[in-house]
Amino acid sequence: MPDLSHLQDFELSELLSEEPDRCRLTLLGTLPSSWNASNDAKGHRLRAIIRIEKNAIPIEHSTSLFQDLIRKVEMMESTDIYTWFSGWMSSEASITKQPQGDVKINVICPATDVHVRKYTKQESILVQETPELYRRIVEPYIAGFPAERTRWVTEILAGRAEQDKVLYSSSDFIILPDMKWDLHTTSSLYLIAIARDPALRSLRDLRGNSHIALLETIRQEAYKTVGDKWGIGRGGLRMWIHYQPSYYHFHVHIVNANYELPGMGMAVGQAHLLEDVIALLTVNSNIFDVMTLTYGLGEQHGLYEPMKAAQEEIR
Ligand code: M7G
Repeated sequence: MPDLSHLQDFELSELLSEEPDRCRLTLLGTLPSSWNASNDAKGHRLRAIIRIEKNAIPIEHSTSLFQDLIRKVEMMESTDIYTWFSGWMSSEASITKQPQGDVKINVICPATDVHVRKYTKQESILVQETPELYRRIVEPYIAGFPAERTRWVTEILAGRAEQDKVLYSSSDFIILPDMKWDLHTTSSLYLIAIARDPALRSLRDLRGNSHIALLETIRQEAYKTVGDKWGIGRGGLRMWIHYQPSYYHFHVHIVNANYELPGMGMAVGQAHLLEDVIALLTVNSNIFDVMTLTYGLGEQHGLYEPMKAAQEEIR
C-alpha cells in the first residue's frame, strides 16, 4: 500500500497548473515503478501526476494551517491508476482532531497523455456542437478511447474497488463518494452516481423514453441517501451531468448545493442540471439527438483542433 515514503520518491519535472484561489497545485513528474504492485517494469520510473489541494477546514483549525509541512498521510482509496490520500500539514492536535486532514493528495500513476493534457493550464474557447458535428467528430473521438480509460468505472461496478464506500447499488446504477470528496465535510459533500449500462456514454445518448426513469431514480435515491446519512433535505443537492465529460461512461455529479468554488466543474455550458435534463427529455424524448450543445474546450483537449476548425461551418 503506497505511503508517505513513496510520495517522497516523487521527482518533479513540471508544474502543470497552480490555482492559488483553490489552494491547489498540479505537478508532473515520476514515481518509482514499485508504486504500482502490478507493474512488471520494476526498477523503472513511471510518469505521474500529483495534485495537492487543501480540504475544507473547520474554522477553529484555520489558525494552525500552513505552519508546517505535511507530517502524515493516510491513503483514502485506490482504484486502477488513481490513488488519493488525506494529508496532515499542521500540528499534532490537528491530526487527531481533524480526521479529513488539511490537504487532499491525488496521484495518477502511470499517467497517460490525456491526463497530462487535461491537467495542464490552458486557454479555452466555446464551441458549438451541432448533431452533425457530434456524429462526424465527437462520436468517433469517444469510440477511439481505449477501454482502460474507464477501467476505474468497471472496477467499481464489478465490485473490485471502493466497495466499502458504496452508498447505494441497484441493477441500474451505483452511488458512492466521488474521489474529490474528503469523506468527512458535509458542506463540501461530493458523490457520484454511475450508470451500469456501458452503452450510455454521455448526455448525447440520453433518450426520454428509455432514460427518464433512470434519471428520476438517481435523483430520488441521491436524496434518500444524503437525507438518511447527512440530514440534507430536498433542494440541498446540486446534481449535474458534464458535457464534455472526462470519462465517457454515464455518471451524475451529486454535490452539496451550498458548495461552490471556481474550477470545480460547474461552469455554464459544461454542467447540465439533472432536473433540466429530465425536463428537456420530457418535452422531447430525442432532444439530445437533435440539439446543438455549446461548451468550453481547452486548447489541450483532443476535440479542440477539429471542433475549432469546424466552427467555420456554423452560421
Ligand atoms: P467527469 O465529468 O467525467 O470529468 O467526472 P471531470 O473529472 O472533469 O469532472 C468524473 C468524476 O469521477 C469526477 O468528479 C472525478 O472526481 C470522479 N472520479 C474519477 N475517478 C478516476 C474516480 C475514481 O477512481 N473513484 C471515484 N470514486 N471517483 C472518481
